[in-house]
Amino acid sequence: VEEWMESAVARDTSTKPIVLGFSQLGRESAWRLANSTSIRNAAAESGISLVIKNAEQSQTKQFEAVRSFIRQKVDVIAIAPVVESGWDGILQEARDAGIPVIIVDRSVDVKDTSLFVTTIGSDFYEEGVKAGKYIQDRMRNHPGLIRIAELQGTSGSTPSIQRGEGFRSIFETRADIIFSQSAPADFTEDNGKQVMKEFLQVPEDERPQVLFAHNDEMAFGAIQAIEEVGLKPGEDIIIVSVDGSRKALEILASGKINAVVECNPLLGPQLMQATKEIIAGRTLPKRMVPPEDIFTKESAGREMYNRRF
Ligand code: GZL
Ligand code: ZN
Repeated sequence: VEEWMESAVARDTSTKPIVLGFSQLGRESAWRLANSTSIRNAAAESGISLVIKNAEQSQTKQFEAVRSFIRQKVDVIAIAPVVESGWDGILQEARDAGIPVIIVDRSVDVKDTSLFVTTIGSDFYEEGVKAGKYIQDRMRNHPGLIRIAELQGTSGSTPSIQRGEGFRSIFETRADIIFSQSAPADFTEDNGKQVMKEFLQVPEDERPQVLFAHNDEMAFGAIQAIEEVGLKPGEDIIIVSVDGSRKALEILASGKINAVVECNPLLGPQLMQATKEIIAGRTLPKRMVPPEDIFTKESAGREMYNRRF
């Protein structure tokens, strides 16, 4: 780690702008698009020269992007990792090239955590807890068994793993709560609709009363599937999703989604600040978490206008 610190401190940024190479994982949701926009805008405002490459949710393409940043000799590399595993090798290549790495949004699971400087992203476990607490409260007067269906995000991604764990932690002691169906739908609307359709192809008395969708897009798809079998989303099936896009808050206000847990995509300013501090040779905390809330029908109206995605 020391070698890049010395080179960073020696570098005089008053002449050449800092060059930041960012491997963005995809374009799968409004959250992701807002995240990219926030990072582009913050780079422009900071005078940082940003090279952003989109991996269409492929880890292999992320590796290729990082290698191109190494060849280009960028000053700092940022990565929004599509899944947690498999990053040790490529991060070692960045270290061998003396280029510091910032992890953005999701996390990496590596043996040597000194391979990256910091992770800037949400507490996804807490988001799952918020969703679980909402359902626990909303269903408190529901008699008998409660069947919960879950649309997971990308398998092996931090938000999918931790939102699922946080949500389940609320129901550990409840024998009357069962997870009747749970499957990945990759954070996209089409997959959300397809998987929800399969969830609903059960006898009526085995249908779920609750849906936990790990992001808004999968909830939108699920709503279409629910309506296609003649059920009322938000009434026959209580729905909680995560992200908090403007579209989600509009649907929340209409009553077809019952609660939306906020997931803040606006990580650009924190990323640029961290980049500058690394180049200035300062040390950073290992973890930086943005502030987040939960929205219900009551707060949807007010919050709608604060949404920037
Ligand atoms: C969460 C982010 C997730 C969003 C999804 O921080 O990684 O990925 O919740 C997006 O919308 O696909
Ligand atoms: Zn979040």
